[in-house]
Amino acid sequence: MLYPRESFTREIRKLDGIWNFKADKKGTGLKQKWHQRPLKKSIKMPVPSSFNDITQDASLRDFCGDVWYETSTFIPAAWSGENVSIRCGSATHWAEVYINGSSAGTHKGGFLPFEFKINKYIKWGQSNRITIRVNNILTWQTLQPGETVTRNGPGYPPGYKTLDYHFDFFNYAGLHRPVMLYVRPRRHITDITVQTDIRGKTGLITYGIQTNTRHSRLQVTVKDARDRLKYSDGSLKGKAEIKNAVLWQPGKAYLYKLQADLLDEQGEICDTYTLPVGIRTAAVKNNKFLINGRPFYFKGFGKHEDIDIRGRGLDPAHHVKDFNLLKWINANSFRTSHYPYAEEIMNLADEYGIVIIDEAPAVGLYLGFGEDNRTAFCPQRLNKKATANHLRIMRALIERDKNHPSVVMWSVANEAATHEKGAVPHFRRVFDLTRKLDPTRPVTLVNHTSPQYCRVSQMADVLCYNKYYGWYTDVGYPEVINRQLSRLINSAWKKFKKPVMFTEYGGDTVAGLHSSPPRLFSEEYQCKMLSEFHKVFDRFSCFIGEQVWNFADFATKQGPVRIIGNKKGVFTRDRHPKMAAHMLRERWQHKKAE
Ligand code: BDP
Repeated sequence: MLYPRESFTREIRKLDGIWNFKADKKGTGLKQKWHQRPLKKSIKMPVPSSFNDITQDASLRDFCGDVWYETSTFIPAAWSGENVSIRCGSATHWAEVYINGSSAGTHKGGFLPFEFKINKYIKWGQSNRITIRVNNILTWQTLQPGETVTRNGPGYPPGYKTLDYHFDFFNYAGLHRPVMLYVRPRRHITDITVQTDIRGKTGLITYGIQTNTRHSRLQVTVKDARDRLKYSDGSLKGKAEIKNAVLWQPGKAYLYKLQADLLDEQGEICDTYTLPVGIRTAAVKNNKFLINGRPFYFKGFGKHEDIDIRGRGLDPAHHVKDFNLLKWINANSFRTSHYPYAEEIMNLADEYGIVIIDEAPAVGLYLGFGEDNRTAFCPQRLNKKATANHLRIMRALIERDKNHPSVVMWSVANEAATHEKGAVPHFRRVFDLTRKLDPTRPVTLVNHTSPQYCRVSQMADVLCYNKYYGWYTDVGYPEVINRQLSRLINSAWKKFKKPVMFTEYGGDTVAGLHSSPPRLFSEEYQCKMLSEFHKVFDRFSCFIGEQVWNFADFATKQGPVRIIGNKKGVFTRDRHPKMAAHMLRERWQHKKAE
């Protein structure tokens, strides 16, 4: 799915701003057809933003069910000959869009974009009412999974229900990303796929272009960053050979521009779209991760889309700040833990030269972190429907992110119950499909199951581990990290003979809390723990990267071990460095791949 870009044939009308909003607390909205008339007794709600932290109402913060968003916009009669769509960057976790009271379509999944053609519902040359019903309920068949639990017994009001989920971040919801009207010519380019390769000094861009018209005549050009023409051709599919190509490299981004022009019968351009293209390769060979044929060592973080007030809502100021902080701390990469991030963030990564492990929203495919011994992969939970949904979402994720040079590896899930037998057929299908759809990138699964129990690791190209030695286990004893970590890396390498990296390690740290000798939650303890991990990482040649948990403090559901959220950030939630940030900055300045 192409990111919406303006051109002389394409127009974008952003609908971001203040919308009307109403939470359907009695569950009557659909029956009463709230979409068919202006919302009554609505409140103001910013878009994009999560709705949870905008008001002082705890019942809205924790609300589960339908929320209704409404705005209106004037649609010029001049657009009636065009293809007009409404496009949402995401709606968490389910949405139905209505134009002037008529349903234009529904979408499942909270982290990927969707669009619907709306011509037939538009009142041309008039104001049009747009209503979006968003639902945030999770089940075992959604990604991420969750369940509505009815709490019975004398201690609860009748029918008392809560939404439970087994992932450690707040279930923010709403219209998190830009909403827009996207106006394209009736005949237009619908998709472009590029794959790049390198032969000597020549960069190869293999491309395929799709349109919504049968008799497509095209003009395709590739220009360099200074607009010098490097290639031109007229086919839907082709291979551009760029002599003396400037490669896209970690820390040194370089983007070519592939312009596709769709021509009409007279040879006039009827649609044009320009895609930024970075030429690079990504592969795993022997015990190394190679970018452009050279060993790459991941230095960085698992992140979240998470900020004060907006929750998971897109905020350009914060996102640019985050990339500047990544540069400042000498990081070269991050993982989009635990769901696909906004397209605008992916575009920034391409431009900043930051490398991404792109993760599916498959987190919490587990139960209560050891609270009980029920299984996750059972007919009542992660069943065939859940597998089908996981496959559908991998398809949509790859469709959206396939052209980003920053994306070097797919992560199909985080901390699933990979010790269970049921995980094997599920992940076999997920890995197979991912590789089939994109043979150019390695695929991983982020794991917390130790090698001796894991039934899935052999499917991955890289072994990514999350382990909290000295924090959740052997709490307060960082001196045991060395032994435990060495054992893990040794046994992982021995059993699977694949490169190993850490995608999570760290401990909660309250900024400004100091203790010497170090104690839990102090800034000194965070530094001590991380440096114990680093001593071991540096000893193994199969070890290819370290991503600390987390880039910044973030919101979680409430819990006795969460002091207004998870405090494992190296930066505070408002992006100020803790002591560990200075330590990492120093380490990563000198840490090389070879
Ligand atoms: C890991 C999860 C991550 C949590 C982290 C933690 O992957 O989402 O936030 O633990 O507990 O298991 O801090």
